[in-house]
Amino acid sequence: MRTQVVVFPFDLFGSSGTGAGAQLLGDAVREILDDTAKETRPSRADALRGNLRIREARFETLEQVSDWRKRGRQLVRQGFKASDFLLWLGGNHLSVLPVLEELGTDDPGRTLVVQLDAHLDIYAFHDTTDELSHGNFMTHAAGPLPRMVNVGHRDLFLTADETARTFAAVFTAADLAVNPDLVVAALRIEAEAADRVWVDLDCDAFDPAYLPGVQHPLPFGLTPTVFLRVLDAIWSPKVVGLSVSEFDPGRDLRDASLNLLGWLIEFLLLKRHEL
Ligand SMILES: [Mn+2]
Repeated sequence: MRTQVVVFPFDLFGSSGTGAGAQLLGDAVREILDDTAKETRPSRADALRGNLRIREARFETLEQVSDWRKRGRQLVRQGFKASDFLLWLGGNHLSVLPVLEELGTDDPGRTLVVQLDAHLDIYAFHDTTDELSHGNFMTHAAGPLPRMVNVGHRDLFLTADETARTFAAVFTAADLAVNPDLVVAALRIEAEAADRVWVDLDCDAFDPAYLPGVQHPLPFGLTPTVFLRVLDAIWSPKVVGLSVSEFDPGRDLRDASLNLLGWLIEFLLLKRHEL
């Protein structure tokens, strides 16, 4: 079992500052690796020894920025080739578009993406831009998207028809609060029917009380414990990767978000490698 961690701190066209969040999470992974390397007593992290690679993309020159999407897709392809599991630490949510595009290239109907996000990222209202942005990128994919299922959104604008153009199913945070057993059962069926599964976490899926470090917080979000229930419902060796995006350390409070995400990443790595 090998995991490739890709730090992809792209944060143009919305939520600038989240690139620093991706880098900080990359540092957290390096810290896990350093601690493991130094540990002489047996520990659970032994499962990670020698099986974790980390790569970091840079967006410091015009050239690096201008072909960000192509480079992103290359990193995804290389990551899948070299490893069994891909952890994508993105800047804004748009930074995950190359991943979704790659996942959509072969037999998109058999790949399930469970997208945890307060928003549906297909916005086209009077005050949103037509240009590619972090709020509409789902409508800008270069090819077919995989089967998209949102969990935890709190959108109050989009009609069901509009949502159905991009999402095979949506389970709102309210659905989860009122009928968690039904949602979890439906997600289990979705995951069982898929050949492979990707988990796409936009940090604002969580309630801002638990994860304040986001630029577009919405109330009534997921609690960390409900998140673990959702994760358990879709988890299996078919999960090929997970992306994290929209963490803005500039808005964090007493490192609450960093702590939550750092713990979650270590938990996920162990969950994958101890299988
Ligand atoms: Mn969002």
